[in-house]
Amino acid sequence: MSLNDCGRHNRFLRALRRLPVDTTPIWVMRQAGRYLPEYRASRQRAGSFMNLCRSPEMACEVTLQPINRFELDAAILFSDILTIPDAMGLGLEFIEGEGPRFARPLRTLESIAALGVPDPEVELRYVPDAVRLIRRELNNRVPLIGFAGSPWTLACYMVEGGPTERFAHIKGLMWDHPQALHQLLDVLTQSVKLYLEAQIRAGAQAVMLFDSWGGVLAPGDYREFSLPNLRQLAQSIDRGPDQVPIIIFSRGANGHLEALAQTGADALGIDWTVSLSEARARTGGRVALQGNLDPAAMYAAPESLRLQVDLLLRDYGSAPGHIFNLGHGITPDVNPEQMTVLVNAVHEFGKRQELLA
Ligand code: 1CP
Repeated sequence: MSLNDCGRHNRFLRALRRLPVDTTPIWVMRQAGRYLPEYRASRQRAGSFMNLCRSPEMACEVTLQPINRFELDAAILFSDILTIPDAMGLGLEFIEGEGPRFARPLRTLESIAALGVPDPEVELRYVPDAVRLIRRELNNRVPLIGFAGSPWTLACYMVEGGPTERFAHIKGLMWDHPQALHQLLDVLTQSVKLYLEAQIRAGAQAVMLFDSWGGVLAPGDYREFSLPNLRQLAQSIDRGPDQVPIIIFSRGANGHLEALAQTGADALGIDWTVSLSEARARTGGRVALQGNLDPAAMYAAPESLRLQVDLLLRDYGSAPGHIFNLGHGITPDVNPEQMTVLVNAVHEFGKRQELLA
């Protein structure tokens, strides 16, 4: 498929490469998820969230649900960032209404030293299998995004054992045993690299690193414990013959946009606490930007939501290299009709001549 023509099937890949597009492409974090009744039905049928992820057929079905319902410009693999720690033997469970839990969180230096790098074609084989099946079923309607968690974000879940607000264990490790944390981050960096390369070989057309907890680090700690591993990944991943683009989303890390734009990533995910015009000025046109509507705008009246889209597109301006997204995942109680309003508004306002480069 050539990148030269500009329809729905490659608007997203063109924008990632900062090429002109016919209108602004949009996809939404967590676009396959609990706000969709068809997702809730599939999850019920699967029995558990991990059953959905481990079955390539079910993962494919759920990945396609939002693509079939809305005019979105990219699909994202249905899976989770915690598949890697699960494959490392930590015993992952998703408790309904509570989120992920590890049966065996990392609480000793010995348990960190004992970790191995999972083979993505063996322990995580269900992921490249799902990617291959989804590519076949998508049949080039829209590109497919693969993804992984950042080493720092995975380490947070592995040491805490689940979601946390205080980060007491992981930061205790950071201050008391920084070398052990570096050792953990190194094993995770190698694991994420192999995992994303397996997704790329299987057909992922862009890959995204979710550094969801980058923003909980003080600036010096971020530069030591998150940024270097992101940079190493952006620079060492074998992107294959099509030079698959890499997107980094380091949530809450807006103080580091300049540094993130120099990692070698093609695009940065932007949360809603910084304006796109500021993000663009600070990244110097070096990367595409993906974002960044406040996810709570999905609760506003349709006309208010449309106005927010209009303002956001005007704020980004006329340069190429914008992919519309929410600043974080869509929340479970959003009315799916609002997604239609959002997608139509982006495509309608994104077409304006004065916005097209
Ligand atoms: O059915 C359910 O109850 C499960 C809800 C759910 C879903 C739909 C979880 C549990 N994960 C997912 C899918 C998922 N997770 C995708 C699929 C593709 C899509 O976007 O449509 C992706 C990309 C993720 C990535 C993910 N998982 C992140 C990074 C993005 C982010 O939100 O910052 C994180 C932090 C996770 C961990 C996780 N998995 C699930 C939950 C509820 C959480 C967050 C736990 C917490 O609050 O810390």
